[in-house]
Amino acid sequence: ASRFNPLSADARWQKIWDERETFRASDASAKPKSYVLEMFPYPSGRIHMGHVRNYTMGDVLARFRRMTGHEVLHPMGWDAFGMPAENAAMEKNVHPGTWTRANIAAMKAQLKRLGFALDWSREIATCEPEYYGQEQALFLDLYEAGLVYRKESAVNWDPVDMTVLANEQVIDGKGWRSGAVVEKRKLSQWFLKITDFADDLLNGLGALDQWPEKVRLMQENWIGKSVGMRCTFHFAGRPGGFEVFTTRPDTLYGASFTAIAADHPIAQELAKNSPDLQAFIAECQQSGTAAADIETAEKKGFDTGLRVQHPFDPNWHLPLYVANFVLMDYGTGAIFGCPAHDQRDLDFARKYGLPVNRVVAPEGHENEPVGGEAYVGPGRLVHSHFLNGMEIEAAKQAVIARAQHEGWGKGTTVWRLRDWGVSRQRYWGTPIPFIHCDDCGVVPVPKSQLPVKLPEDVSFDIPGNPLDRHPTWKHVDCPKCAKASRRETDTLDTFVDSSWYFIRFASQPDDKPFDRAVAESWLPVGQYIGGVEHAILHLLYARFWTRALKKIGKIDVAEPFTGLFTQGMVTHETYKAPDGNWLSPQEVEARDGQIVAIASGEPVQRGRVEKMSKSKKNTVDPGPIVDQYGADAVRWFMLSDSPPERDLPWSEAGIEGAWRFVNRLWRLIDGLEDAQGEDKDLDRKLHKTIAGVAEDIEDLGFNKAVAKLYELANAIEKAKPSASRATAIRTVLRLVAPMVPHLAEEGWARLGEDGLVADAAWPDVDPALLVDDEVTIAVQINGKLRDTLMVAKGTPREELEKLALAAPNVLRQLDGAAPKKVIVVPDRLVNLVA
Ligand code: ANZ
Ligand code: ZN
Repeated sequence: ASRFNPLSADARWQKIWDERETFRASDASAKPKSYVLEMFPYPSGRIHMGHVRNYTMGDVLARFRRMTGHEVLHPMGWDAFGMPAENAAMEKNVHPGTWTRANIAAMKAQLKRLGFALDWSREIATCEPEYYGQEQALFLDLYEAGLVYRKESAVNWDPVDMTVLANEQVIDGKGWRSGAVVEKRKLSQWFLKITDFADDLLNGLGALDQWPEKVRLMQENWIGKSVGMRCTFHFAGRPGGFEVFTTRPDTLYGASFTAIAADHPIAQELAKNSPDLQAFIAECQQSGTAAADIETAEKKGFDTGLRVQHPFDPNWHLPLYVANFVLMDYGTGAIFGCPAHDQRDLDFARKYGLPVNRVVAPEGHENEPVGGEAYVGPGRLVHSHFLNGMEIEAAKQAVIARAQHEGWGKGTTVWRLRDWGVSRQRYWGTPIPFIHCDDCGVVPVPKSQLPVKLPEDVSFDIPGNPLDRHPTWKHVDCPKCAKASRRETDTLDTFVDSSWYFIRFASQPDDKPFDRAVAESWLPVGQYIGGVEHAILHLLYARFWTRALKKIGKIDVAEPFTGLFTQGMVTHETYKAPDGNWLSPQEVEARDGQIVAIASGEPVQRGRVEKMSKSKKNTVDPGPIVDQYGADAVRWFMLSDSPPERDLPWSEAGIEGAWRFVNRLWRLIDGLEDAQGEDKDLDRKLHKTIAGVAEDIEDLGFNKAVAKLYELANAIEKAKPSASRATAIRTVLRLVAPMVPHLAEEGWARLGEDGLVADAAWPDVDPALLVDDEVTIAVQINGKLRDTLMVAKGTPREELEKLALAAPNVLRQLDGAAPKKVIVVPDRLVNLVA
């Protein structure tokens, strides 16, 4: 008997797959095409367990699809621009490119070590000019089509470091390095017109039935379509007024105040003569503008002293406040408040002693006062004159109709979605291919001059954008008039890089971003797998780019990813020392029923099982684990213990169990004896497993597939030598090949099979063996179930009748009498009419 040595087997088969380019996808193939993609990693330095889990799932599907006759595209690349590289440059004094490329090399070796069936010939690193130059070309195309524009927009400005900060560099309103209070500054920045596609992005969600419901809902909320009315409120006793946006025009008779945002022009104007208002506005601008902050922050307002006329009655006056919960960049930046039916308005009204007038009520509650909770449920209009008795929807329509008729308002739709600001004042990103000329304005770089390459010689010793202070890079001549001009020094948000990489994987010619026909032959991605943290922005941006490219005639694909799967995280236990520091699981042990720090002997607290993270010191580096147990055991463990959408707790016992199973499989193969004779039970078990595992893999139910394979292995181990058993062992190799491909290749060779198991076909299922040989026959008397019989399938009528008449319950019921009539339905039932 031989032992399975994963270390030598892994290396041997990985080399062979590489040399033979086994997983290279052929554009020209006549087979049906299948595109399996996992979200490409950021090259942070090392592969972590989350990557291993994600890529193992994709790999099993990709390998399975190959075995079922598909031409599979399963590529890999690197989302290689971004801030960590600049941070490393600042901290370690290493060029972002050097750092990034070294990380890519290290991580690529790690991925190869896991034996993933990837087409490395299509590898992409977004930081290379071959990629970002094509991105610049597409950006120019979108500009031509009017989908790119510039406008003033606020950035986070660190007044000490004199630099623009990314949102993640602002911590509690302060700069991450300087600790200075961050200011908002207006800069002219680049935007992509995603709002042009808001409707289509929303409607398209309906067809994505292979996406998790929760992800579709998150996208829907992000796009945030609100149907309502815009209407004008006029000042009482002076000219002028403002527009509000409401989704509840039906509640207009319940209005008790109006409010505008702190940065509303009217507030700004009034503040000129009011130091108190100035102070209030300053206070509002300090607190966070995130939706969550606004929900929870105390509602505050400043009474401007101005009064406005109610649209239904010029003699009905409402106060105008400046309020901290009204946002300038939503709707019109102004509202009317109806405290009875909006919680924010209610909190506000209670604080400032404003009336709370119910105008919607479920039947029987018309005069019930509203307490601490706004009523947002269904009902009919009350205390609302011409609206009384109407349902909410009808009342909305009636108010809009009247407003339109009288000319003070109209029905409208507003969106939460904003155009996508893609300017970043950073070095390590795609240069935005434009030139600023004093005479010609903003001039696109001619395509013949692409790529606009990043300069290599940059310094990070002081904060700010190195492109801005580079001595020569930005000084160029205007492409139109040749006058000395300046290059744009903003680079693109890295989300742009990941918005089209899946198209470039499908087709990557040298002279253009992609070849349309080739790209269309692979797209859409049939199965996309990644983390739920990308459920909103990345997916929305990729869906937008696909639509934008379609609009400009570059590609005709409706949705980039028809199937989406978001996998759970890999978790591990956490431990906290009394001083608040986290300890890794290796730094603690159990002593006398307590968990103590090995070094100090001090007791530590067992924390929760949480997502692996460096900050909690609960990561397990896959590298050494793969070296110890081999790639297959790690892959098997990643698939086996939890449903793929759920968290997977890492455990030593788990990986050891996987390792033992790999060895059991090997012993089965190694001990194969060719023998005679049939074992029908094992045949059936085998064919049910072939069908079941195929179905599970298609559904990404990997843990279920694994469970079935365990069962089959048990059955084979228990079975006596027979021709059936030998066949089962030969077949099981192909069934486990997607999961433990190295062992499968090794076994395939050991058994003298032809070629590679990676190229083998998925075993055929014999449908006859999926059906049980025995059937249960219902025995009825006068249509009532009295007994059951287990008989061989196809038992003849006469035999069934005889067996039924001899059944114990039937004998008792009939009590010697002969039935009047006997109805037999073979394989189903016998009915005796007494
Ligand atoms: C009056 C009203 C009465 C409202 C009522 C709601 C309930 P969504 O669904 O998110 O679109 N609103 C409008 N613009 C706002 C802004 N710039 N900042 C803060 N709040 C704003 O929310 C629309 C509702 O939020 C609008 O409908 C408005 O309040 C408020 F019983 O108008 B409503
Ligand atoms: Zn010019």
